[in-house]
Amino acid sequence: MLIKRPDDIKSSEITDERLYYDRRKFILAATGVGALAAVGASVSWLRATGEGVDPVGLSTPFAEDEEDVLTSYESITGYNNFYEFGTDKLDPSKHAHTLKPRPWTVAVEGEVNKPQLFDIDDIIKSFPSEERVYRLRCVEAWSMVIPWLGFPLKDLLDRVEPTSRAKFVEFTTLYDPEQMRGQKRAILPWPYVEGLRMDEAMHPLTLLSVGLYGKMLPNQNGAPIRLVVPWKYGFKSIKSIVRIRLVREEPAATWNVVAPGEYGFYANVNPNVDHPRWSQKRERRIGEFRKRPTLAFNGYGDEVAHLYEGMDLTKLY
Ligand SMILES: Nc1nc2c(c(=O)[nH]1)N[C@H]1C(S)=C(S)[C@@H](COP(=O)(O)O)O[C@H]1N2
Ligand SMILES: [Mo]
Repeated sequence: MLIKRPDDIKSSEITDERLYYDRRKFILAATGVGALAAVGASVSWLRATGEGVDPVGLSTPFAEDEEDVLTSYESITGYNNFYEFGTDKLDPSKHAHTLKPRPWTVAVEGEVNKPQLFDIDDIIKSFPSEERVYRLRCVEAWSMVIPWLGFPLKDLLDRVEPTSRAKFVEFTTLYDPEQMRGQKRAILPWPYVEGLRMDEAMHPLTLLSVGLYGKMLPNQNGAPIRLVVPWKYGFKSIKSIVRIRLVREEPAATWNVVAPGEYGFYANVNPNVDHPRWSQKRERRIGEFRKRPTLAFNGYGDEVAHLYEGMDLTKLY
Protein backbone atom coordinates (compact mmCIF):
# COMPACT_ATOMS: atom_id res chain seq x y z
CA MET A 1 0.00 0.00 0.00
CA LEU A 2 1.35 3.37 -0.92
CA ILE A 3 0.10 6.30 1.10
CA LYS A 4 2.64 9.05 1.10
CA ARG A 5 2.91 11.48 3.97
CA PRO A 6 2.27 15.12 3.05
CA ASP A 7 5.97 15.99 3.18
CA ASP A 8 6.72 13.28 0.58
CA ILE A 9 4.32 14.79 -1.90
CA LYS A 10 5.61 17.26 -4.43
CA SER A 11 4.04 20.69 -4.03
CA SER A 12 2.78 20.63 -7.64
CA GLU A 13 0.62 17.62 -6.80
CA ILE A 14 -0.76 19.20 -3.66
CA THR A 15 -1.78 22.30 -5.57
CA ASP A 16 -3.37 20.16 -8.22
CA GLU A 17 -5.50 18.24 -5.73
CA ARG A 18 -6.42 21.29 -3.70
CA LEU A 19 -7.86 22.95 -6.79
CA TYR A 20 -9.88 19.83 -7.44
CA TYR A 21 -11.20 19.72 -3.88
CA ASP A 22 -12.21 23.38 -4.02
CA ARG A 23 -13.93 22.87 -7.33
CA ARG A 24 -15.71 19.82 -5.93
CA LYS A 25 -17.13 21.85 -3.06
CA PHE A 26 -18.32 24.38 -5.58
CA ILE A 27 -20.05 21.69 -7.62
CA LEU A 28 -21.69 20.18 -4.53
CA ALA A 29 -22.93 23.58 -3.42
CA ALA A 30 -24.37 24.20 -6.85
CA THR A 31 -26.32 21.01 -7.48
CA GLY A 32 -29.80 21.47 -8.86
CA VAL A 33 -30.65 24.71 -10.66
CA GLY A 34 -27.13 26.07 -10.26
CA ALA A 35 -25.45 23.01 -11.76
CA LEU A 36 -24.99 24.48 -15.22
CA ALA A 37 -23.16 27.49 -13.85
CA ALA A 38 -20.83 25.17 -11.95
CA VAL A 39 -20.04 23.26 -15.12
CA GLY A 40 -19.14 26.47 -16.93
CA ALA A 41 -16.85 27.54 -14.11
CA SER A 42 -14.98 24.25 -13.95
CA VAL A 43 -14.39 24.25 -17.70
CA SER A 44 -12.75 27.64 -17.52
CA TRP A 45 -10.62 26.47 -14.60
CA LEU A 46 -9.34 23.51 -16.62
CA ARG A 47 -8.50 25.77 -19.54
CA ALA A 48 -6.81 28.32 -17.28
CA THR A 49 -4.34 25.83 -15.79
CA GLY A 50 -3.11 24.91 -19.26
CA GLU A 51 -2.27 21.44 -17.98
CA GLY A 52 -3.03 18.29 -19.96
CA VAL A 53 -5.51 20.21 -22.04
CA ASP A 54 -5.56 17.73 -24.88
CA PRO A 55 -8.36 15.48 -23.67
CA VAL A 56 -10.35 18.19 -21.95
CA GLY A 57 -13.72 19.18 -23.28
CA LEU A 58 -16.74 19.62 -21.06
CA SER A 59 -16.56 19.05 -17.35
CA THR A 60 -19.61 17.52 -15.72
CA PRO A 61 -20.39 16.81 -12.09
CA PHE A 62 -21.35 13.15 -12.06
CA ALA A 63 -22.32 10.67 -9.36
CA GLU A 64 -21.09 12.99 -6.64
CA ASP A 65 -21.68 12.04 -3.03
CA GLU A 66 -20.81 13.80 0.26
CA GLU A 67 -19.03 10.62 1.34
CA ASP A 68 -16.70 10.64 -1.63
CA VAL A 69 -13.45 12.53 -1.41
CA LEU A 70 -11.19 12.27 -4.42
CA THR A 71 -8.37 9.78 -4.00
CA SER A 72 -4.99 11.52 -4.35
CA TYR A 73 -3.29 11.62 -7.75
CA GLU A 74 -0.36 9.91 -6.05
CA SER A 75 -2.44 6.89 -5.01
CA ILE A 76 -4.42 6.64 -8.26
CA THR A 77 -1.16 6.48 -10.22
CA GLY A 78 0.94 4.61 -7.64
CA TYR A 79 -1.28 1.73 -6.53
CA ASN A 80 -2.48 -0.19 -9.59
CA ASN A 81 -3.53 -3.51 -11.00
CA PHE A 82 -2.03 -3.94 -14.47
CA TYR A 83 -0.59 -7.44 -14.71
CA GLU A 84 1.11 -6.66 -18.02
CA PHE A 85 3.65 -4.83 -15.82
CA GLY A 86 3.73 -7.24 -12.87
CA THR A 87 1.42 -8.51 -10.16
CA ASP A 88 2.48 -6.16 -7.35
CA LYS A 89 0.44 -2.97 -6.89
CA LEU A 90 3.65 -0.93 -7.13
CA ASP A 91 4.88 -2.63 -10.34
CA PRO A 92 2.84 -0.66 -12.90
CA SER A 93 4.10 2.74 -11.72
CA LYS A 94 7.67 1.38 -11.81
CA HIS A 95 7.56 -0.43 -15.16
CA ALA A 96 4.83 1.11 -17.33
CA HIS A 97 7.16 3.81 -18.69
CA THR A 98 8.14 1.29 -21.42
CA LEU A 99 4.64 1.47 -22.90
CA LYS A 100 4.47 3.75 -25.96
CA PRO A 101 0.99 5.30 -26.13
CA ARG A 102 1.77 6.98 -29.50
CA PRO A 103 1.34 6.13 -32.28
CA TRP A 104 -1.73 4.08 -31.32
CA THR A 105 -4.75 2.81 -33.18
CA VAL A 106 -7.99 1.26 -32.02
CA ALA A 107 -9.79 -1.09 -34.43
CA VAL A 108 -13.57 -1.12 -34.04
CA GLU A 109 -14.95 -4.02 -36.03
CA GLY A 110 -17.08 -7.17 -36.12
CA GLU A 111 -20.86 -6.95 -36.34
CA VAL A 112 -20.90 -3.35 -37.59
CA ASN A 113 -21.80 -1.65 -40.87
CA LYS A 114 -18.80 0.70 -40.80
CA PRO A 115 -15.70 -0.93 -39.30
CA GLN A 116 -13.01 1.65 -38.68
CA LEU A 117 -9.40 1.91 -37.59
CA PHE A 118 -9.20 5.00 -35.37
CA ASP A 119 -6.03 6.91 -34.58
CA ILE A 120 -5.99 7.79 -30.87
CA ASP A 121 -5.53 11.51 -31.54
CA ASP A 122 -8.51 11.51 -33.91
CA ILE A 123 -10.56 9.80 -31.17
CA ILE A 124 -9.53 12.48 -28.66
CA LYS A 125 -10.38 15.25 -31.13
CA SER A 126 -13.67 13.90 -32.38
CA PHE A 127 -15.14 12.64 -29.10
CA PRO A 128 -14.83 15.56 -26.64
CA SER A 129 -14.02 14.41 -23.13
CA GLU A 130 -15.99 15.35 -20.06
CA GLU A 131 -14.93 14.90 -16.47
CA ARG A 132 -16.75 12.29 -14.42
CA VAL A 133 -16.01 11.41 -10.83
CA TYR A 134 -16.59 7.65 -10.44
CA ARG A 135 -15.94 5.19 -7.64
CA LEU A 136 -13.73 2.26 -8.65
CA ARG A 137 -14.20 -0.91 -6.56
CA CYS A 138 -11.57 -3.61 -6.94
CA VAL A 139 -12.55 -7.22 -6.27
CA GLU A 140 -9.72 -7.20 -3.70
CA ALA A 141 -11.94 -5.02 -1.45
CA TRP A 142 -10.26 -1.65 -1.85
CA SER A 143 -11.72 1.32 -3.66
CA MET A 144 -10.85 4.77 -5.00
CA VAL A 145 -12.69 7.86 -6.22
CA ILE A 146 -11.27 9.02 -9.53
CA PRO A 147 -11.93 12.11 -11.67
CA TRP A 148 -11.84 10.53 -15.12
CA LEU A 149 -11.75 12.35 -18.42
CA GLY A 150 -13.58 10.44 -21.08
CA PHE A 151 -16.60 10.04 -23.30
CA PRO A 152 -19.41 7.49 -23.46
CA LEU A 153 -18.43 4.27 -25.24
CA LYS A 154 -21.83 4.56 -26.92
CA ASP A 155 -20.64 7.57 -28.94
CA LEU A 156 -17.88 5.50 -30.53
CA LEU A 157 -20.11 2.47 -31.12
CA ASP A 158 -22.81 4.62 -32.76
CA ARG A 159 -20.18 5.85 -35.23
CA VAL A 160 -19.55 2.31 -36.58
CA GLU A 161 -23.25 1.34 -36.69
CA PRO A 162 -23.64 -1.99 -34.86
CA THR A 163 -25.80 -4.52 -36.73
CA SER A 164 -28.78 -6.25 -35.08
CA ARG A 165 -26.60 -9.36 -34.67
CA ALA A 166 -24.25 -7.55 -32.24
CA LYS A 167 -25.06 -8.89 -28.76
CA PHE A 168 -21.77 -8.32 -26.88
CA VAL A 169 -18.69 -6.13 -27.11
CA GLU A 170 -15.21 -7.64 -26.76
CA PHE A 171 -12.23 -5.46 -25.79
CA THR A 172 -8.57 -6.43 -26.23
CA THR A 173 -5.41 -4.93 -24.69
CA LEU A 174 -2.17 -4.45 -26.64
CA TYR A 175 0.02 -7.54 -26.92
CA ASP A 176 3.69 -6.55 -27.04
CA PRO A 177 6.05 -8.22 -24.55
CA GLU A 178 8.77 -5.71 -25.47
CA GLN A 179 6.61 -2.87 -24.16
CA MET A 180 4.83 -4.90 -21.49
CA ARG A 181 7.41 -6.95 -19.63
CA GLY A 182 4.79 -8.95 -17.68
CA GLN A 183 3.66 -10.54 -20.96
CA LYS A 184 6.98 -12.43 -21.12
CA ARG A 185 5.60 -14.67 -18.39
CA ALA A 186 2.38 -16.69 -18.62
CA ILE A 187 0.77 -15.12 -15.54
CA LEU A 188 -2.40 -14.70 -17.59
CA PRO A 189 -3.23 -15.80 -21.14
CA TRP A 190 -2.25 -12.68 -23.10
CA PRO A 191 -3.60 -10.40 -24.40
CA TYR A 192 -6.05 -9.39 -21.68
CA VAL A 193 -9.65 -9.53 -22.96
CA GLU A 194 -12.88 -8.19 -21.45
CA GLY A 195 -16.49 -8.06 -22.50
CA LEU A 196 -19.81 -6.35 -21.92
CA ARG A 197 -23.33 -7.16 -23.01
CA MET A 198 -24.57 -4.70 -25.65
CA ASP A 199 -26.94 -2.84 -23.29
CA GLU A 200 -24.15 -2.46 -20.69
CA ALA A 201 -21.82 -1.14 -23.37
CA MET A 202 -24.43 1.38 -24.59
CA HIS A 203 -25.27 2.59 -21.05
CA PRO A 204 -24.47 6.30 -20.61
CA LEU A 205 -22.34 5.61 -17.48
CA THR A 206 -19.92 3.41 -19.47
CA LEU A 207 -16.89 5.47 -20.43
CA LEU A 208 -13.86 5.24 -22.60
CA SER A 209 -11.33 7.20 -20.57
CA VAL A 210 -8.36 9.09 -22.00
CA GLY A 211 -7.31 11.01 -18.90
CA LEU A 212 -7.63 11.66 -15.18
CA TYR A 213 -7.19 14.70 -12.94
CA GLY A 214 -7.34 16.88 -16.07
CA LYS A 215 -4.26 15.22 -17.59
CA MET A 216 -3.53 12.56 -20.18
CA LEU A 217 -4.01 9.04 -18.86
CA PRO A 218 -0.76 7.86 -17.21
CA ASN A 219 0.60 4.59 -18.65
CA GLN A 220 -0.05 2.65 -15.44
CA ASN A 221 -3.74 3.59 -15.60
CA GLY A 222 -4.15 2.24 -19.13
CA ALA A 223 -2.85 4.81 -21.61
CA PRO A 224 -3.85 5.91 -24.09
CA ILE A 225 -7.42 4.64 -23.73
CA ARG A 226 -9.19 2.33 -21.26
CA LEU A 227 -12.68 1.31 -20.29
CA VAL A 228 -14.40 2.50 -17.09
CA VAL A 229 -17.56 0.66 -15.99
CA PRO A 230 -18.27 2.12 -12.55
CA TRP A 231 -20.87 -0.39 -11.30
CA LYS A 232 -18.61 -3.39 -11.93
CA TYR A 233 -15.49 -4.69 -10.20
CA GLY A 234 -12.32 -3.04 -11.48
CA PHE A 235 -11.14 -5.98 -13.57
CA LYS A 236 -13.88 -5.24 -16.15
CA SER A 237 -12.26 -1.84 -16.80
CA ILE A 238 -9.70 -3.06 -19.33
CA LYS A 239 -6.66 -0.90 -20.06
CA SER A 240 -4.61 0.09 -23.14
CA ILE A 241 -7.25 -1.07 -25.64
CA VAL A 242 -6.27 -1.78 -29.26
CA ARG A 243 -9.40 -3.57 -30.47
CA ILE A 244 -13.15 -3.34 -29.85
CA ARG A 245 -15.13 -6.08 -31.57
CA LEU A 246 -18.90 -6.41 -31.69
CA VAL A 247 -19.81 -10.08 -31.47
CA ARG A 248 -22.75 -12.49 -31.28
CA GLU A 249 -21.56 -14.61 -28.33
CA GLU A 250 -20.37 -13.81 -24.81
CA PRO A 251 -16.64 -12.96 -25.10
CA ALA A 252 -14.03 -15.10 -23.32
CA ALA A 253 -13.07 -12.51 -20.68
CA THR A 254 -9.62 -13.18 -19.21
CA TRP A 255 -10.37 -13.48 -15.48
CA ASN A 256 -13.63 -15.31 -16.17
CA VAL A 257 -11.71 -17.88 -18.26
CA VAL A 258 -8.83 -18.24 -15.78
CA ALA A 259 -10.96 -18.56 -12.61
CA PRO A 260 -14.68 -18.76 -13.41
CA GLY A 261 -15.51 -19.63 -9.80
CA GLU A 262 -13.99 -16.35 -8.59
CA TYR A 263 -14.62 -13.87 -11.39
CA GLY A 264 -18.00 -13.95 -13.12
CA PHE A 265 -18.61 -12.49 -16.56
CA TYR A 266 -21.03 -9.88 -15.18
CA ALA A 267 -18.88 -8.89 -12.16
CA ASN A 268 -21.44 -6.39 -10.88
CA VAL A 269 -20.37 -5.07 -7.48
CA ASN A 270 -22.49 -7.16 -5.12
CA PRO A 271 -21.81 -7.04 -1.37
CA ASN A 272 -24.00 -10.13 -0.90
CA VAL A 273 -21.93 -12.42 -3.10
CA ASP A 274 -18.70 -13.31 -1.32
CA HIS A 275 -15.55 -13.88 -3.31
CA PRO A 276 -14.66 -17.53 -2.51
CA ARG A 277 -11.64 -16.35 -0.52
CA TRP A 278 -13.02 -13.23 1.20
CA SER A 279 -16.14 -11.21 1.94
CA GLN A 280 -17.27 -8.40 -0.36
CA LYS A 281 -19.46 -6.72 2.29
CA ARG A 282 -16.98 -3.96 3.11
CA GLU A 283 -14.22 -2.06 1.40
CA ARG A 284 -11.35 0.24 2.28
CA ARG A 285 -10.99 3.51 0.42
CA ILE A 286 -7.35 4.00 -0.41
CA GLY A 287 -6.23 6.85 1.87
CA GLU A 288 -8.63 5.91 4.68
CA PHE A 289 -8.18 3.41 7.48
CA ARG A 290 -11.78 2.59 8.37
CA LYS A 291 -13.75 0.10 6.36
CA ARG A 292 -17.02 1.19 4.84
CA PRO A 293 -19.98 -0.89 3.67
CA THR A 294 -19.86 -1.79 -0.02
CA LEU A 295 -22.85 -0.54 -1.99
CA ALA A 296 -24.78 -2.72 -4.44
CA PHE A 297 -23.73 -1.86 -8.00
CA ASN A 298 -21.04 0.28 -6.34
CA GLY A 299 -23.76 2.86 -5.60
CA TYR A 300 -25.01 3.14 -9.21
CA GLY A 301 -28.09 0.93 -8.71
CA ASP A 302 -30.62 3.65 -9.58
CA GLU A 303 -28.99 3.97 -12.98
CA VAL A 304 -28.23 0.33 -13.82
CA ALA A 305 -30.26 -2.16 -11.74
CA HIS A 306 -32.94 -2.33 -14.46
CA LEU A 307 -30.41 -3.91 -16.85
CA TYR A 308 -30.45 -7.04 -14.69
CA GLU A 309 -34.15 -7.43 -13.95
CA GLY A 310 -35.09 -11.09 -13.91
CA MET A 311 -31.47 -12.26 -13.64
CA ASP A 312 -30.33 -14.12 -10.52
CA LEU A 313 -27.23 -12.07 -9.71
CA THR A 314 -26.06 -14.56 -7.08
CA LYS A 315 -25.65 -17.12 -9.90
CA LEU A 316 -24.86 -14.71 -12.75
CA TYR A 317 -22.28 -12.81 -10.71
N1 LIG B 1 -5.10 -4.88 -19.51
C1 LIG B 1 -5.41 -4.88 -18.20
N2 LIG B 1 -6.45 -4.15 -17.77
C2 LIG B 1 -6.78 -4.15 -16.44
C3 LIG B 1 -6.04 -4.94 -15.51
C4 LIG B 1 -4.94 -5.69 -16.01
O1 LIG B 1 -4.23 -6.41 -15.27
N3 LIG B 1 -4.65 -5.63 -17.35
N4 LIG B 1 -6.41 -4.93 -14.17
C5 LIG B 1 -7.81 -4.59 -13.88
C6 LIG B 1 -8.08 -4.46 -12.45
S1 LIG B 1 -8.15 -5.89 -11.54
C7 LIG B 1 -8.38 -3.24 -11.87
S2 LIG B 1 -8.84 -3.14 -10.24
C8 LIG B 1 -8.27 -1.98 -12.65
C9 LIG B 1 -7.34 -1.00 -11.91
O2 LIG B 1 -7.30 0.23 -12.57
P1 LIG B 1 -6.36 1.41 -12.00
O3 LIG B 1 -4.99 0.86 -11.86
O4 LIG B 1 -6.44 2.54 -13.01
O5 LIG B 1 -6.93 1.81 -10.67
O6 LIG B 1 -7.75 -2.19 -13.95
C10 LIG B 1 -8.27 -3.33 -14.63
N5 LIG B 1 -7.81 -3.36 -16.01
MO1 LIG C 1 -9.29 -5.34 -9.51
